[in-house]
Amino acid sequence: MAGDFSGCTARKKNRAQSIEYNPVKTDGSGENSKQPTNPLTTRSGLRVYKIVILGDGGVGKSAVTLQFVSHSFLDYHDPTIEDSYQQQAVIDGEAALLDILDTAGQVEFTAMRDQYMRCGEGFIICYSVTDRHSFQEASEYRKLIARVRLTEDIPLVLVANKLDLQSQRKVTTEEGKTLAKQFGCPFYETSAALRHYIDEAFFSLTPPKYHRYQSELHAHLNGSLSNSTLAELRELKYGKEDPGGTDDCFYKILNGESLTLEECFKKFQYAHDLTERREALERATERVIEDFANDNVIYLELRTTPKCTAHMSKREYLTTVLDVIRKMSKSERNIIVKLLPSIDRSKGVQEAMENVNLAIELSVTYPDTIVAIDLSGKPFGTAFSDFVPALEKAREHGFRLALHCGESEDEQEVKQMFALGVDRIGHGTFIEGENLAFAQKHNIPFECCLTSNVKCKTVPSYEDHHIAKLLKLKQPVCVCTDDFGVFQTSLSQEVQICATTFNLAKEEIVQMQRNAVVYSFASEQEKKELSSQIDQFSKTIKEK
Ligand SMILES: Nc1nc2c(ncn2[C@@H]2O[C@H](COP(=O)(O)OP(=O)(O)OP(=O)(O)O)[C@@H](O)[C@H]2O)c(=O)[nH]1
Ligand SMILES: [Mg+2]
Ligand SMILES: [Zn+2]
Repeated sequence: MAGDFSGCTARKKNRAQSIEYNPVKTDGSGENSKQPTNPLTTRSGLRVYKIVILGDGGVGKSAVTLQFVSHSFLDYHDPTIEDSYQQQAVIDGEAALLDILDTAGQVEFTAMRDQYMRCGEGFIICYSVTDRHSFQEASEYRKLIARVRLTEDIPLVLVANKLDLQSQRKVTTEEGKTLAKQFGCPFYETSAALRHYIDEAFFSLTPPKYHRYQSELHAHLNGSLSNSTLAELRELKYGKEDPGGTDDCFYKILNGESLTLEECFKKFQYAHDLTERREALERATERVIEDFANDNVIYLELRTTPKCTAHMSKREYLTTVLDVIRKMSKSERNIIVKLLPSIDRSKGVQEAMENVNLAIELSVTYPDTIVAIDLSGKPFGTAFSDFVPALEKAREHGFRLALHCGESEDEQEVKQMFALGVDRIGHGTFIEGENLAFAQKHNIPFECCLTSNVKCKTVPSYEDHHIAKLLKLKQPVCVCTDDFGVFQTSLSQEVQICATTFNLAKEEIVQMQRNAVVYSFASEQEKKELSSQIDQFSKTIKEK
């Protein structure tokens, strides 16, 4: 369980009386909004989590909420119009306030829906195991959230209530689990009558953020566009009238429906298509940095291949990204961002040299931002040795080298990369035997992207991910997202998956974040500052 009670301080109240509301940012149309950029706080500085409970009439939303806040069972049905409750809790080692909105399931009371959907930071979708219709409605509520919020990364939990009424069960556990998987959220079968799994359901919305000071060392710009960013860019390019057009896949993205792997990969195409103009690329870069910052990333290394589009030269492409990075680093956001121009192997050797030359040229104007060169792209049909001159030139200039290395079973290529000198290994899935011994001897960090590898099927499961072996060997590793938009994840989620799959303690996770700073390409001064933030945080979790 991620949090716990601090006394019975629940009280029913009128909406949002004592809460200072930092207004939710909207796009001006009032139609769709991102997560509040600053968390809500009370006047006394208490963190407030706004939770909205949704579901069909009579499924037990009020009963679940009342059990949670006052440990009592509501044994009659008094259809709710809208009630709000507050519950103090300790979340993540800190006192916090859960502000729970119990909504109406009866259609005649659902007029305020869009309004509260915009404010919620976490949602509980509730159905009753005794009522198949309420189960079907759960999907409708999911769509409603997606439609109003246009983002996939809102904390959500699916709750199947009335577990005690086994003899009247109409919806199986398996069906619930499958739906939760489709939603990409936790699932609990609860009983408000017996107080089973009530706390767990609520606290799953506020997971511990012991990975609060994170560093992301392997993220591709174009793969890191969230669904809401893609929707925003599509509107920017094609206007409002036909969002999604006749494109089924994009329509699914807009509605937060689950995508096949093939559909996920289409997001790369969308990203390229939607960022061919300067304004769009600016917006995309800004959103990516914001999304990482909102996910508690304090240090970010972003990779991108300079592209020549119908509206931008490669130089313009890179300077656009660099200018946004510069602007964001001057904002009040606590995030340092570096750029790693990429060499896309599939584009050939000439482009590789061009990109390195461009990076060298621009590093004069943006000296502290371009820090390394990334080698990526499909290795098939290309020979690594052809790229060595370009990479050597980059190295001579003082750039570090982050190479996608050992992504396929090609031992010779890994050897060649090691001979050239690799500062960090991207993935390293197939690094074994002698090569692994070499990486161990030279302490070369591995950038491990768990979900990316599992979804792309280069590793069979999280349990079988090579990070397990690397952790055992005490090899330097850092957890990364690769393409969080494409693989529908976040750095917090990756760290969480790593922690739960491999039973890592809080302190081990914090240590990983400390190590990531060491393996980063930040300056020594920046590393000192980043480490001191982590140390400060680590002290507070030890004291609690
Ligand atoms: N046996 C059993 N009954 C429950 C449970 N949860 C709720 N109920 C009963 O189901 C009925 C409806 O519960 P409510 O909590 O009022 O349902 P609701 O979802 O808030 O309904 P609306 O406010 O109309 O949307 C009440 O009679 C509750 O006592 C449970 O876990 N087990
Ligand atoms: Mg109710
Ligand atoms: Zn990658």
